[in-house]
Amino acid sequence: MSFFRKILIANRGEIAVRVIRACRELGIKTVAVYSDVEKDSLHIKLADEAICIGPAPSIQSYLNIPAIISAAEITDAEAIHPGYGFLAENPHFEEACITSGITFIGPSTENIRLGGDKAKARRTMKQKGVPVVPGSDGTVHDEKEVRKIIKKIGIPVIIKASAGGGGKGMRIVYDEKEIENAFHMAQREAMAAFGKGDLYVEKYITEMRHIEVQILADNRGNVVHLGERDCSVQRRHQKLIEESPYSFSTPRFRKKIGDLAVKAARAMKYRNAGTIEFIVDNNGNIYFMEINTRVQVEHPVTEMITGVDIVKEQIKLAAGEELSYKQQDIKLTGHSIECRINAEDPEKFIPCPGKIISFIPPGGPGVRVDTVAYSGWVVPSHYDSLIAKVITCGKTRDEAITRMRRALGEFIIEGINTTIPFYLKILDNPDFLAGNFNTHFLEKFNNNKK
Ligand code: MV4
Repeated sequence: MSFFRKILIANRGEIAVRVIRACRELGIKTVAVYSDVEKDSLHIKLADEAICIGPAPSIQSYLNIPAIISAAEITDAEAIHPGYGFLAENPHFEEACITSGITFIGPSTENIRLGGDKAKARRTMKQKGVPVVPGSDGTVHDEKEVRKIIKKIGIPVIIKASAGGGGKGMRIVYDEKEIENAFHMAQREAMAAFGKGDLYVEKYITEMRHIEVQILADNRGNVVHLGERDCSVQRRHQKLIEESPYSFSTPRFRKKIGDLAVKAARAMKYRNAGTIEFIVDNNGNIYFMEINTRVQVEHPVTEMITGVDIVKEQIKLAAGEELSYKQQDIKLTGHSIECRINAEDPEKFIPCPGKIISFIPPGGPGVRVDTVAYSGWVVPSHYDSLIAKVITCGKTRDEAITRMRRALGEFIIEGINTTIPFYLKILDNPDFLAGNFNTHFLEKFNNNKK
């Protein structure tokens, strides 16, 4: 069965390679797109066809909607896979695809719009009975509204940008005296980053784990979840280590958070692959946080323990196929962990682009490497510095971690600095090994080093 004849991948890096691999297994031809500086990239070598879409700056290439649509038209691609980042969550891009008669491989524009309007998503979930952290009902318009909410739910609260992401436009209020300043700072930052100053308020959960659930949904209302991922190890709102399942998960916990994710997906008539992000507090309370309407960087940890190929499922679902899994068909086996390897200084996290002299990735049992790099490749300075993801699995969390230590130890990358030494330190940290961490783990970890 062939779902599309040809798909254009509107992305670069390891995710472009990942999508090409899924297409090849499905017997679908691929078109890669690239900017002037990426003629020699691996996604170009692996795709059936490649087309240049503009100069190095992403705004003129990987974010250039007319250039990408033209590339699809010239090459007769029937569908576009957006990967993550760039245009993946841009409703205008999906509309441009639809207008041109091209299938966008992802959720509906309505889904993407709700995912990008976090105050509205929060309100929708609350109305449909998915628990949210106490806070505002939709957006707050001035500091007086924030004060009113604080009177009701107490301090501290966190003010967030409705168009937010990456921590921009976010302020924590620990003292009533800070309300006015925090509101205006958050508003100014949100305006500058997203061109929209809408804000909302939540009770600030001082110690939380970031736990998210992968879901798949077809066009007929069938929804399944693929278990949870713990993404609490983050630095400056960038996830660095992800794992599945959550260290302290139980069948009861998984059913509870999984059912909430499915309920959230149904509440918004979600279709295709997506992720529902939750806050889990120290008492095990689960609160809806955000919806991610794309395939995520960390999707492989879920693939490793479920055996589901999430990218192939995205393509089949976009072609109108019915979900091939029922919830009881989804079985989680073992444990998986991912480290995102960046071309960066491992102490200061400053990007380190340049030529890779030697690149020898690890292998062996339980090791998967998703990468765009090879010996001789020049890491461009124009894009994010993720060059490889190392994913390991094992029967237990300990085995997955031992394999990760072994795999990162084997990994040879010469010519540039990478964050591998940083991960090797975390993998020896007693709190990490005990599963004893929350979203503030790396702040403490870095303070202890000094
Ligand atoms: C929160 C929170 C505590 N309480 N929400 C949202 C985006 C993500 N990158 C961080 N987010 C958080 N949302 C509530 N209701 C804590 C975080 C959070 C955080 C906040 C401020 C500074 C650093 C942080 C690190 C991790 C998580």
